[in-house]
Amino acid sequence: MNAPHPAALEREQLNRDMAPLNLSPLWEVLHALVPREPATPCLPAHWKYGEVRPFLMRAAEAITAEEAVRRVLILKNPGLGGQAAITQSLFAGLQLIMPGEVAPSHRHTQSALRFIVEGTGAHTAVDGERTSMKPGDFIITPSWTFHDHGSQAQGPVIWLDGLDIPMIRFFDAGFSENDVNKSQAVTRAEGSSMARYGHNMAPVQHDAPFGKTSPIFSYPYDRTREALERLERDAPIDEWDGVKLRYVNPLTGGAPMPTMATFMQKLPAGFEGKGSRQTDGAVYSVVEGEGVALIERNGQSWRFEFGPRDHFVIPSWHTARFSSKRGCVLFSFSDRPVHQALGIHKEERLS
Ligand code: GTQ
Repeated sequence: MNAPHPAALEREQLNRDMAPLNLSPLWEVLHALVPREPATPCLPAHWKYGEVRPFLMRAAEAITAEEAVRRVLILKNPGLGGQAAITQSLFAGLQLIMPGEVAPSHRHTQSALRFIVEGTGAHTAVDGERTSMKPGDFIITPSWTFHDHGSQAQGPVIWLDGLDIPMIRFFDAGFSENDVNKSQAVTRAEGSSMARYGHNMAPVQHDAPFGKTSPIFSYPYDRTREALERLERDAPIDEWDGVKLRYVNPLTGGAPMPTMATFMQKLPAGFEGKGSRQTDGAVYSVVEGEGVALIERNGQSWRFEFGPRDHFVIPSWHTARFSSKRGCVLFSFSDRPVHQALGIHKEERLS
């Protein structure tokens, strides 16, 4: 080792002397603060349903939905040091409700999405309107609307919760409150929001009842699947995505929530996708079928062989390619609307 250059000693002394004044040199951290390209600490991760489900059932023995308020197992990104986050900006968890249980009504500024994974016969109530849940349905809880969940099902009902919790935490802009009632009084018939906004039409006299969030609470799977199936038969298959649609807010054409975009894609049997990467890390829920996600980043690679009801996360700027021998259907969500609002969304498709 050479003796430190005098300037180095001077710099160390400078750092020590100014630290008590809450000052530190940018030049030592500039590359980390302004990286050449996204350098997320998030890691790709895969939760196999067969491994997760027994813990959900144990949770049902350990705590009631009412006591838990939300009986959720958090899907934690292993690269984020124990934070309740699946990416830097997003929360994901699997929520379980048993027959007869109620998850009491509350509201918060965090937006939430539900993607139904298993079981039929539970409902969520949003702003006085109940929506029943079936596997593959995508359901929205807009920011600051009261919501409670209940179940008259025969067995367990499990769904994926996606929330913008870490993003709202980042902005320190979160509020929440409990409702006076455990379950909301029903003030509108089930299907009202779909009738008003879900048929490529809208009421002549209306405003945006939930601000920037879609007024449709439930996007049922049968309609989504029908569209994908028809497109698989009749339209060109995208070499990267297969057949992939994004859910829209019918009043704006934009994403259903201001902070989260949602997608459903069908990979035809025999699909061997090309690789792509994007700045928005995404969470996937496997609806039907099996396949493989090959993920690469800086010479490291991950291979996820996924099946129905599995979940996995592809972090920002990780290259992913999908393949499926017998075909599959994948739901996903990300913070893309925020990237787009900021003008920083970037996607790269490899040839
Ligand atoms: O259903 O309101 O997974 O407030 C985390 C926080 C679900 C909910 C979660 C929540 C909820």
